[in-house]
Amino acid sequence: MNRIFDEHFLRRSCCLDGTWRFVTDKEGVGEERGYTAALPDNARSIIIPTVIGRDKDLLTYEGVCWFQRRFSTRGGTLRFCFGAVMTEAKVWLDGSYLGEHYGGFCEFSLIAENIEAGEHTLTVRVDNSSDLDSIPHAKVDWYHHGGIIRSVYLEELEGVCVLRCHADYKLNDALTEAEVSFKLKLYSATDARTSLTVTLGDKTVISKSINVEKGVSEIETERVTIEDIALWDIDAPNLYTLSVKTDTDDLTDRIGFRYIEVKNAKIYLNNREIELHGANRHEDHPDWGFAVPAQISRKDVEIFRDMGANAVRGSHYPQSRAFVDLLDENGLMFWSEIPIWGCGFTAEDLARPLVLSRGLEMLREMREVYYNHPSIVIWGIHNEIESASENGLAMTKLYYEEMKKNGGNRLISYASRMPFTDICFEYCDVISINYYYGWYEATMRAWDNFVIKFDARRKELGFGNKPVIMSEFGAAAIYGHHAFEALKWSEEYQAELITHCIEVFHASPMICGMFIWQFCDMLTAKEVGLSRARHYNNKGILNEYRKPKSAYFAVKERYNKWK
Ligand code: ADA
Repeated sequence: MNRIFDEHFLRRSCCLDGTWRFVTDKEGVGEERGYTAALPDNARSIIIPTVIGRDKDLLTYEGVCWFQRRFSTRGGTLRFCFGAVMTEAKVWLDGSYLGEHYGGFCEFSLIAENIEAGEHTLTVRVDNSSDLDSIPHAKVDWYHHGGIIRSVYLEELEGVCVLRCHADYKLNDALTEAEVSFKLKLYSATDARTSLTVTLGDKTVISKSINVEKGVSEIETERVTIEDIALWDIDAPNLYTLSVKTDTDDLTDRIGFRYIEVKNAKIYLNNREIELHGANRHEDHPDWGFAVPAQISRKDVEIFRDMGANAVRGSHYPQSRAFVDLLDENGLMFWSEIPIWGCGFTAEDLARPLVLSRGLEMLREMREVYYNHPSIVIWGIHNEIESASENGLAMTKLYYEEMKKNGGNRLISYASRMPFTDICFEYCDVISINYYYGWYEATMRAWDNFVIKFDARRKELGFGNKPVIMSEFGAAAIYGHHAFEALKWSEEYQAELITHCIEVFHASPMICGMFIWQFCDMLTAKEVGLSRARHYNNKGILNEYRKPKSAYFAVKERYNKWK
């Protein structure tokens, strides 16, 4: 289940989750041995969506593996929609190559034409191995599971089909009226003419006839004015059902009208100054890896609300659309980013052409797929790269300009771990800092001086007009480990440090947002995990099963008070 509502009422769509056949291929010989059409007899069964590390003996497996299943169809034009495949996917239909996709956390689809009615075989080669050009890099602070991690759908396309609809809008000054236009991505197997109807809520806003060219095409509709809009806001997350219909096909999505901007070094949502209170969430669970079921995402959202948070940072990659749908519904603002986790990359690596272009493509895809979600108020373009280097600067400029051009009404930021040497602050709307005083260095009291010193640097550089978000800070605590003296690794120490941080940040006029590192504990990868207790990043204010530590209650008290 990739969304929490039905996207189609006319289009025939069938979920291909469930039992597939599966085999690993460490030597990479599957293609020459014909796995593309039939897996060998020793293939085992596996239930998708899943990460392969959840299967017996495969926790540490890195490399190629194959997934295969049979399905039946009425034939014609078929579209295969993959919610996400980690990291590289190549797909075959009945042994014929269909297409491929790089990047583990975004949905993609492939179209096959003139398919006969009956039974067919779908094969997916999945590769989660990494090299110097991989995004994410081999060295990350999470578990780099491979697999088909979100649902797969088979759709039967007929006539003119709506693959995507982006709503672009401009609000009037009073935020009571929106001028909306719709960018449609259509598909048709032949040149055709069709009716086109767009409805928003219960109002038909566009109704006409259009000519569509064969293949995939894009059209933009005229602007229509919507009066008396109900804004999307954190305490009133009003959503509009957006429905697009042709003679033979349909697509349903949801949009919300809201306005985010930076003014006088502050962040404003719908003309009201706002401080973002949140935590960093990995989409991970000890029993599911990245294939977190929507029910657990829902529980996470309930915990964020209970905590009094108004924002979530999706560290460090695009999260499931079901989760973002829930954020839309619950009035939680979201920072969505791509998986460039910089500590793995040297400054030289940042200039590798494939790294640069892959990152750019991931940003474009994230924008394409998540465009309509009103909860997304920040696009994160990278995390903790060498941002004191010229290559870091070039990457930041390239990515910032790309997202600024066409990212919808959103702020652009990146998380810097180099507050005092960073040279890229020109290329963000909000300066965001990851820092760990009181954990990796100094004591928690160092934060008191940090806000003064960093404010001075920001102003010296001429960026006094840019608000600052503390995008990471925190300390590890082993769940259930208590101490009279607040020593490191105890719940008491973590609670004291986080309380100190958020109080200092809340009192600082420079700081407009804070994301605690992190929401819950999680398994981490070999390189980093070897020096971490339990092989986990234990900085969660909940443990990996979402049980609260003492810090959770300290945060809850303050975030609720500051609402
Ligand atoms: C970094 C990084 C996080 C996590 C954190 C930590 O800032 O962005 O992913 O690794 O440090 O726990 O040290």
